[in-house]
Amino acid sequence: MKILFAPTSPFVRKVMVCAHLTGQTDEIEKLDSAAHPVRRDPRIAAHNPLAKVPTLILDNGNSLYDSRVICEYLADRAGASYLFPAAGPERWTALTRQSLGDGMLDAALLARYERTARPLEFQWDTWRDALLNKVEAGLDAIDAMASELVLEKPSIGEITIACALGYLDFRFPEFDWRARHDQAARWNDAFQTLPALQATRPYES
Ligand SMILES: N[C@@H](CCC(=O)N[C@@H](CS)C(=O)NCC(=O)O)C(=O)O
Repeated sequence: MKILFAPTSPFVRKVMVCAHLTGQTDEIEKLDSAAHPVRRDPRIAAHNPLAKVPTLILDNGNSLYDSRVICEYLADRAGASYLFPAAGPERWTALTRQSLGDGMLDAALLARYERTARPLEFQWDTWRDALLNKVEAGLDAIDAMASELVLEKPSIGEITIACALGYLDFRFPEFDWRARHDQAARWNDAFQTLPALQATRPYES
């Protein structure tokens, strides 16, 4: 398999964490890419009309996207049912936590694009503030559920939340989310020490 990869992308990180936890990293070749909301990367667009990463290219040439689908594919391939529990309350909790983390990431990424991709004359602070309000409300929810978040045999819910918190540390250090969310910070600090999280820490290439 091949993945259109970016070391800064929290959505790619979700996939790579799942690959590490299930022992599949050696089966995934990383391909360079430069996803951007305005400048489409033809290397990605050839496999995904949305031109976003992550995109996984299977050995038969078919592609899978987005991170939700790829993570579930890898879990299924490895028989790692703890990542995506079978239908029932645990599954809905895990998927809702995944949606929470993904939604926070969508908002944070748009807030970043507002500054890095949009020309200065088109930037609107009210819009960016509203996006960061979503992130803050998500952090409140994570703080409130922190005692339920596990460190061993995590579901896609914990993995996505950890990728979201890691992205805030990486791209929004001035947001200082830890100052207002000590329960979430305590769980996250422990979770980020897991080998799969250490191996996938974001970096600028
Ligand atoms: N829902 C997608 C989101 C993926 C996403 O937004 N990726 C970013 C990079 S972190 C991207 O490709 N941005 C390019 C664009 O917005 O066109 C997923 O879960 O994979």
